[in-house]
Amino acid sequence: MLTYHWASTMRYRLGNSTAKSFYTENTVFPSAGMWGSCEMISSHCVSMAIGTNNANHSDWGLEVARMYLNHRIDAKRMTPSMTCSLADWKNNTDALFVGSDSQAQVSVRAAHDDGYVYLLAERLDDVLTDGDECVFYIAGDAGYPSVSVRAGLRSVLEVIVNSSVSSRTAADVSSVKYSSVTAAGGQITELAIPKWLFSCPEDAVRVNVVLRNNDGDGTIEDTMSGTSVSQIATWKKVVLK
Ligand SMILES: [Ca+2]
Repeated sequence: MLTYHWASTMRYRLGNSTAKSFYTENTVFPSAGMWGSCEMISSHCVSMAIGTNNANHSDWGLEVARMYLNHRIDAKRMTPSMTCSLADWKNNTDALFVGSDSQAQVSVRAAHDDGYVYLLAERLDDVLTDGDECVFYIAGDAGYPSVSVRAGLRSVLEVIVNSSVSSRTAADVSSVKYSSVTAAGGQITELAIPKWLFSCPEDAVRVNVVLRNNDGDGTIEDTMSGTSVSQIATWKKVVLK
């Protein structure tokens, strides 16, 4: 990542894997500022900060943003205990992130073993209600069949298997395992999705996440920028290690 100031605005460009070319310029803080800084938090997360002041230079402030990079992540081979234990996932920290349209946000990690793909969703949400949901989409890298799992705060609400495996039975789709716990500032959910349910390939899957936040006054739906639920090719690639 290349960061710089131009016209009093902090800007950044993401580089390619060899850092020899850089993509489109972006800005984090629309207001003018100075002394911008950027610090890596993890392989997919950076913090950025900028100093700001008013026209008279008498009222200094600090703007801080935490930014998550959504691109290909790795799903390590492991079998979590399905108790929402973060200790199970301590060496598996790649994550996808959703959370720009409301105060709620969710990061999603993935793992797999011979039988299942596991998803760990850590939801930060100041107001947990019965309307709070996430929908997790998964498919093979080549496309259909796909599975969507709509999960609430206490249970799986709906599992849909699309396309060529419409013959899946209710018992088949109920084979998705679910676990959740209320955690500080939100909730943790763990899912185990049988690989046979969507004919999981050996090398990689595609994942998308829709976050539905309800704080008692309507639902706001959010997903990863650049993705479309109806286009599997836009879902984020998750490599099965
Ligand atoms: Ca909520």
